[in-house]
Amino acid sequence: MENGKRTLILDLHRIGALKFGEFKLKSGVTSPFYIDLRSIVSYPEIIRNIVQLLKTTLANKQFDVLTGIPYTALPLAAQVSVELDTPLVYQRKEVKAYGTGKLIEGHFEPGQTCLIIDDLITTGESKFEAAEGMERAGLKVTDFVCLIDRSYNGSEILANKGYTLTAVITVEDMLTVLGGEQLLDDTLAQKVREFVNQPVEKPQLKFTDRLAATTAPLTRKLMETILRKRSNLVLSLDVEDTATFFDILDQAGPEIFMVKTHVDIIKDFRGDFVPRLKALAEKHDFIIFEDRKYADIGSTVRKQFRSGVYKIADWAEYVTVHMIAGEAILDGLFGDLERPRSGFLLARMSAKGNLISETYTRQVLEIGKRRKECVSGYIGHGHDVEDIKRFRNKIPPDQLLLMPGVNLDSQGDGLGQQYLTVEDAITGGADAIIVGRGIIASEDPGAEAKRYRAAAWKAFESINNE
Ligand code: S5P
Repeated sequence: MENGKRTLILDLHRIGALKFGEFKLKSGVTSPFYIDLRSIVSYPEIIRNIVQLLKTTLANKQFDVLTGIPYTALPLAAQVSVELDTPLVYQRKEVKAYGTGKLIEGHFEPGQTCLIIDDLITTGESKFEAAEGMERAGLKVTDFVCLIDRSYNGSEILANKGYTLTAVITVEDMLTVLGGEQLLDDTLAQKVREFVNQPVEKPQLKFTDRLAATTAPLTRKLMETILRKRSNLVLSLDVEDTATFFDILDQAGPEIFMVKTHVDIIKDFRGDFVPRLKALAEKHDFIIFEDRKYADIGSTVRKQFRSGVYKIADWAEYVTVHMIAGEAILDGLFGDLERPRSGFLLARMSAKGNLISETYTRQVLEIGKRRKECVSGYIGHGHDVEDIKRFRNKIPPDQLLLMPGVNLDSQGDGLGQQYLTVEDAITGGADAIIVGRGIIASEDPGAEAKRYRAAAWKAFESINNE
């Protein structure tokens, strides 16, 4: 191994940036080692060595500008930029509310290639956000270089999205050097090796254990209904007249645990609609969920939810909410209500070309996690099973993921809808599927609902009863 790498490993160990023992990670997982490179900026001799190592690693890569992911990697990238005489750009953590409102600082031309430097790779997750920001600004991203690869399959995860990852040092390098210097005993080294060689996926809790850990009453109600009814199917009943609505609902009612309405689609809505809906919900034991997708300021959504022709708050226990207007929308909707109500936040959408970004999704989840008393979960989607799993891993076990855009026989509708299969949706981690036209456009909606229910429940059981 190159001398510079050996020195770096020994230096990082000396300053306490590499630690071995037992550490509880943010994800709840216990790790036999811990790496924190934030303090290296205070050691100029270490930085000098890192910059030389990075220069060597970058030698045969093609790029026009480079960047470092804040905070730790940004000062490193700045030094490398000077050494290589290559321009630096960087991404702001938050877009400024004043001034230019730019997300990327520095000068670049659209179409140029940007190489991204980071300190560590664990799951690969934060890399996508960095790449997304650069790509949205018109830069091309092909390569990531990180100082330490501590991941199980980080390069594979990045490769799936078309990126190449090169690491300066690996965990195995660290074990070799520190073991050789008697700074790490064999047993601990072996533990570290085993830890790194297993997938980082969090162990998925079974649904019943998740229910036991859930305190929000309206989230518990959903989970209990799913288990009692042995159905994780939501019917999306987007039809335009009352007669068809109740006809299909009566047929599909025994198969579903929840009906999702778009009440404003109904053209002959009258005063008896809500009592009839409630009566069928009682008859077949399902829940009522209005997909109103509120998106305005708190004071307006409050009126939209409680007043108007539909008085949705009177009859829909759950509603969908866009978080574009910020957290106060939740206070507007769910504050000072006579009856308890809860929301599902749109975290990702199935519509082709939708404007939701990885950053937006993360921010929606952050708000949702803080507001479990009135957020039962999220509406989400994904490209494939792996993508859904990555997304699901970010959702707390005591909140639900509902997935629309699911169809057993079709891949799209010609209007931008993108369909996943039932199995991919549930295996990826959706707790329930939302199905509309797959059921309502068929000749026998009752039989189709039965078919979707069976497929979704089979996948649900295979995950939760192994
Ligand atoms: O991203 C989304 C979010 C939702 S709530 N994509 C969706 O399709 N939906 C809703 O799910 C949509 O409004 C519609 O009511 C339903 C899907 O209907 P289908 O007929 O395509 O199954």
